Amino acid sequence: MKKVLVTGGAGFIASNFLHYMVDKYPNYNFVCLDALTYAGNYNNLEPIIDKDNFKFVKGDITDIRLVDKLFKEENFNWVINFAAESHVDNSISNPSIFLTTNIIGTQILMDKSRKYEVERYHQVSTDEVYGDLPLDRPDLLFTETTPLHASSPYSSSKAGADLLVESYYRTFGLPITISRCSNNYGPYQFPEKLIPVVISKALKDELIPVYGTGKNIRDWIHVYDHNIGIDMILHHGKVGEIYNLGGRSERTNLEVVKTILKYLNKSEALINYVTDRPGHDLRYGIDCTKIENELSWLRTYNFDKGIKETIDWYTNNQNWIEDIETGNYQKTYYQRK
Ligand code: NAD
Ligand code: TDX
Repeated sequence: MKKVLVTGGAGFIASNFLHYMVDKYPNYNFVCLDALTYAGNYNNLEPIIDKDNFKFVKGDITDIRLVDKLFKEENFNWVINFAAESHVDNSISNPSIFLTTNIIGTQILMDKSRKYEVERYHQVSTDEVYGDLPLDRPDLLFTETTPLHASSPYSSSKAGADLLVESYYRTFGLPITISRCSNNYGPYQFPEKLIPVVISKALKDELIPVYGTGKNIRDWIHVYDHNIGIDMILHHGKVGEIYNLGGRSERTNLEVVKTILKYLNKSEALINYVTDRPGHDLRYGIDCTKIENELSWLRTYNFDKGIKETIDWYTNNQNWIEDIETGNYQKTYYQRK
């Protein structure tokens, strides 16, 4: 029996994580703390909202009093911090909130984790903390010991949080683990990220914005495989350790866009090259042999299977996207409360 705090649970990755964990561990109790920012969608929790071992709390991880009260009342065994401002483009137009949520929020959660003596604090981080790799060196990969070299306000806020997490381990002995994952895709991803942008626009025959040349490379992993990795780290990972997670599925952005258009039987004439993202990371390539060897983590998806399933999900759930486009998704929590 564990009492588990999952922050950011109404977002993309953590809602998928909760769907998986709430079902898999019926004797664990899960509390989701989420501020329901623009990226938080209460509808994402629909499959588990009425389960006995799940509870939703609307609140901000930077709200010290609320967080303290929650920790005091719930006596968590584990804290898993997914909550973050997660979109690189937004961090370029408004860095401030990224520092507040991603760094201060992490510090507050760890302070309460120390005070209430949690057994594990897990930080969900990203491969972006390592910076980028050149396009012409496919032999290079990020390992857990690659120096941090972040490019955007988003990735530097995540790198700052990671350093803080490591310092709480070293200085205070807080039992931490960190996972650094590559680009996720799958159901419930907010339609600001590349894959849901492409699918939703293609379905409506709208132009698809490709930044710069479209040659930038990302390593795509299905969200389910990311989440089974976190489950393994929680149950079998070593305290104080960092684990990389990746899809071993590197693709240029243009390859991803063309794959989706082909599957949907849409014309490549929809591709619209637009001004590049400032500081645009060229390539992410991740070496995840540590978790494969030490925890026997294995992916269940290859990109071909995962992207088809994902396109089908968005095609069959167009009302989910419409709710976001109309803003209705932000009303669901208040209507159901
Ligand atoms: P997301 O933007 O879809 O969801 C973030 C969630 O956090 C939302 O529900 C939002 O309401 C909540 N939130 C934001 N600020 C909050 C605050 N101050 N207090 C409480 N809740 C708050 O993000 P995502 O893509 O699901 O990413 C989840 C985590 O995984 C992030 O930490 C991100 O850095 C990391 N990550 C993401 C990817 C990816 O490809 N999306 C890859 C690796 C790591
Ligand atoms: O419309 C677009 N056109 C485009 O060409 C969008 C939204 C993106 N892009 C490009 C930029 C990137 O090279 O596609 C690539 C992927 O972009 P995003 O989906 O914004 O993801 P990225 O910037 O790679 O960061 C993501 O992966 C790591 C997540 O947003 C982060 O939260 C995660 O840490």
